[in-house]
Parts: sequence; C-alpha cells; structure tokens
Amino acid sequence: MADLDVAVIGAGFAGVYAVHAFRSAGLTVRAFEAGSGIGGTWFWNCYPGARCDVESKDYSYSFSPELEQDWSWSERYPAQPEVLRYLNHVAGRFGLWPDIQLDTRVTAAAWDARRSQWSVTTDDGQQRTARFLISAVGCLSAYQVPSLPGLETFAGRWYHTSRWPRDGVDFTGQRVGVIGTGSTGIQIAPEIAAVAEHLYVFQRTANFAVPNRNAPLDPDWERAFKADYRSYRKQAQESFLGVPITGTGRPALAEPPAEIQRTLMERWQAGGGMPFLGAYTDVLVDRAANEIVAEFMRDRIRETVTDPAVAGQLLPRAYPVGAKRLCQSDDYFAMFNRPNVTLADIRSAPVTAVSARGLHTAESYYELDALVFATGFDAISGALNRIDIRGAGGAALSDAWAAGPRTYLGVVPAGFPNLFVVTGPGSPSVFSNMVLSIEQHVEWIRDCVLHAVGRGHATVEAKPSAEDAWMAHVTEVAYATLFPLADSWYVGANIPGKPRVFTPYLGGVGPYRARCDAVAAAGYEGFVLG
Ligand code: N01
Repeated sequence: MADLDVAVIGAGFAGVYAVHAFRSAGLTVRAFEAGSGIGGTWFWNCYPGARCDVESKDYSYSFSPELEQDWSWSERYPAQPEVLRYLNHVAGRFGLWPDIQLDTRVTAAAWDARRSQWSVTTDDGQQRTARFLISAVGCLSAYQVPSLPGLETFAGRWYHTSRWPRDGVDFTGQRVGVIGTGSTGIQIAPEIAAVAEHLYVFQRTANFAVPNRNAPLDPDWERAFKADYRSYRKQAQESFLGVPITGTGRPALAEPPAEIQRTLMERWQAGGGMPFLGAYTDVLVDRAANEIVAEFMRDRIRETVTDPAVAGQLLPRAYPVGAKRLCQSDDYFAMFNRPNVTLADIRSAPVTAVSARGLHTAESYYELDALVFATGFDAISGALNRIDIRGAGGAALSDAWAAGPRTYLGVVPAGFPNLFVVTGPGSPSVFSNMVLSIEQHVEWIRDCVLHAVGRGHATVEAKPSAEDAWMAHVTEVAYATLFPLADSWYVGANIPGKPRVFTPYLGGVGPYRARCDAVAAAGYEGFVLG
C-alpha cells in the first residue's frame, strides 16, 4: 500500500490548491517544495519591481467565495510580496501547512507497475510512494544563465532574477549591467536605475511594452465589484484568456485608420496588455493588422524617449507584437531619459566575454560592479525534464519529450500512468490567467482520480493515439496565428539546442474547459483506466 494517495511536486499556486482539493476530497496528499517557503515563481522571483501583469481581481483563487470576499488586494496589479502574503494566507486559512513539506526537492520519480504506484525520491534521501503523482512545477521555474566565457572570473557579484537574494541587494553607487529585456528585465531595470551610479541595459531584442497604469484599489470600487464576483468568475471561465476582455469584435483591417488610433489610444491610456491586444480580432492572425498596432506602440516609444538614436534602438521590429509575451511597464522607456542609463545593443555587438572588472562586447568594454541576468527560463518542459521521471518500462520523460513536450489534453503524458501535469504542455497555461487555469486543471485531475478510484481502477493512462491527435490539434491552432513567427520561449528558441515546438494551446480557456469536461463526461475518452 502506498504511503500517500497523491504526491504533488511543488507548492506554488498549483501545488497549494492541489493539496486543498485532494484533501477536501478525502485523499491523503503531500506537496514537496524545493523552496523554504510556498509560492513557487512568486517565492523565487523576489527581485525589485516584480509584479503580476494580470489584475489582482483575476489573479486570485475563485474556489472559495468567502476567501474572495475577505481578502483585499491593495493594488490593481499585485506586487510580488503581496502575492506571496496572499498564498501564505490561503495555506494558513485552509490548514494546508501539515501537508506541505518545504526545503525538499523531488529529484526522481519512478513508476512501479507491479504495485501501480509512484516511488518519489527527494534530495533529503527519502523515498515516498504515492498512487498518483501530480506535477505542479510551473511553466517558468527552470531559470537559465547564459554561458558567457569568463563569468567565473568576474570580481563583482552576479545574480539571476529568479534566484534573487531574499534580503535584497543594495546597488547604491554601483555600476550595474542588466542582460535581458523581457518582462523581468523591463521590471527590474527602472528599480536599479533609481539607485545605481550607472545602469547598462544589454538588449538583444527590443521588446514591446504597454503601460500598466497601476494604482491603489479604491475600497468603493472593490465593494461594488465584489458584490457580483461569482458571475464575473463565470465569465472568466468561459472567456478566451481566463480574463473577461471586451474587444471591438471587428478586424482592424476593416476599420478607418483614425478610428483605430482612437481605440488603441483609449486602451493605452487605460493600461494593461490583454484589452490592448484584444481590441481587434485580426491582430494576432494577420501580419498587416499586427503591424498597425506595432507601429502605434513604436510611436509611443518615439514620443517618450528623448534621444532619437536611443529611441531608434528601442523600437521593436524583430517579431509581431503579441507573439512574445507582451511586457507591461509604466516607467521602462522613460528610464532611458536618465543620465545614468545606457542602452547597449548586443544584437549587433554580442557579448564576447566577462572579465574581472566588466563585460566585453564585440565593440566595447563596460566596467561593472554587478551583473544581473534577466535571461528567462527553460520554459514549460525545463523543470520536469530536470527531474529523473521514469514511466512504464523505465522510459524517461526527458526522452519521451526529446523532440518537444507532449501530453494528451495538456495534462497527461502517454506512457506515464497516474502522472498528471498541472498547466502542462498542450494546455492554455501561459496563454491564460494562470490561477484560473490552475484551478480548472486541479479540479479536472481530482475528478479524474476520484472517478478511477471510485470504480476500483488502479491506473489512468493516456492513449498514445489520443496524445498524437491532441498535439496535432495544438500545432494546427498555433500555426493559424502569428505566434510561431517569434523566437520566443513559447517555442523554446531561447534555449540553445531546444527543439522548436509550439506547445501552449491557443484554442482559448473556455473552449478548452468545455473539451476537458466533454472528455470526462464521455468516461474519460482517450484514456485507459486499468
Ligand atoms: O524572460 P524572457 P523573462 N544573451 O525569456 C534575453 C513571465 N513574467 O524572465 O529576446 C543575451 O521573456 C532575451 O533576449 P531575446 C512572463 O510570462 C511575468 O523576462 O531572446 N540576452 C530576453 O530579452 C514572461 O514572458 C511577469 O533576444 C539573452 C531576456 O533575456 C516570462 O515570465 C514578470 C540571452 C529573457 O526574456 C519570462 O520573462 C516577469 C543571452 N544568451 C516574468 N538569453 C509579470 O507578470 C536570454 N536573453 C509582469
């Protein structure tokens, strides 16, 4: 008999909710978390400026109407410490701590076909057995530091944003380099510029960013909004992104140019990426429509950055807007007007080496006291591939995913009985409000497990043919859009040698939920219950 009904890897939003959901269903469950606290990405990414780009009213659990009413967010977009406080509140409120084991990294998991259970190994040398194994490792947790020649000789300190020192870093009076201008780099750079003697931003690809227009939440607004929270959540579940967005419902290409400018400006002033990109129906599928929106955004950079040469370098041209995750910032572009900030283009003059006192590019040398890598993640599959997971017949998950990660329905990889991946490859995951998608996945997995257990089944397996068909559908939907045109982490292009495969599901949160529900209603079609 297994030690546990359910073992969960990770205690971020997904792991915390999985503990609650399975325990409430009467199963024994334990989450193993590598960090010394819960929160996952929100635990590790405690760099200055870290803030969610989904509004707090959306980026919060909906499973408890009481929690939803009692908790008050202070800002429209929550900063990292507040998200972490929220998760700790949830763990305390629902009594989840006894089933969460911190400071414990899962290093391996092997399927024992004879006993129909997983054997889970952790870095404290312990082994636990569980009937079901749930990956809640997150899509953006395996961070990557580029291998720069000479980094080990650097006499200053260097940091990756996703392993930020918990007691902070004081950059006062220092010359600091930031490599990376994605969502993270754009958030941290203005914070460093405010205190450093000089900040050098090393940019490989210029990025689009919309304003947040972040602000404190007005208590009267909050009261009025919360009065109808339930029906808002329902709309979110049925929406495309997991956040109800009102677009014009029209294609940009059919709209008079002046009207487009008026609509985009209105949304620009209101802030937020989803309503901005969602204004017109063709922006993410038609290159010409996309270019209209891209040029609108370039105009905003031109009017913000006073030095035309610097503005020119900041204009994004390498990919269609939205095909990489749209960044959000209220102060990134204006930061380049500060006398203590220099933009260095490392596309035309790549980094060649790091030495004791600084960084060398093909054209220049920059003396630095500290270096910050905001260089992102081996996304979607990286965290699971770093665990030695062995399924039926001892097959390694990393081998099964060698040509790109695969699952049936975004949740179960074929060949790995009783393994479920929350917001896995082939699910809307990073193209949605993650908290809402996490809840949907955890509840679907719980119901599937209860269905199997209740009928005396020991195993749940995805049919390889169902996995093939699902991944073909995921690919077909993706290639009807502009997303695959960008060298993004969505396709693994940021990791040298990673196969270029587009795995997030772009079919929409509402339709995806309906599909998952239909599979369950049909007796878990595409699965073998053994
Ligand atoms: O990572 P990224 P991130 N040499 O991969 C550059 C979420 N998130 O941590 O574009 C030089 O997007 C790379 O350059 P290029 C959000 O989903 C959310 O910023 O590959 N440069 C790029 O500029 C986001 O999308 C929030 O040419 C190198 C940057 O590093 C995801 O996390 C906040 C390099 C990496 O950008 C990841 O964001 C933060 C190299 N060898 C993150 N390797 C919010 O909620 C990489 N780069 C707001």
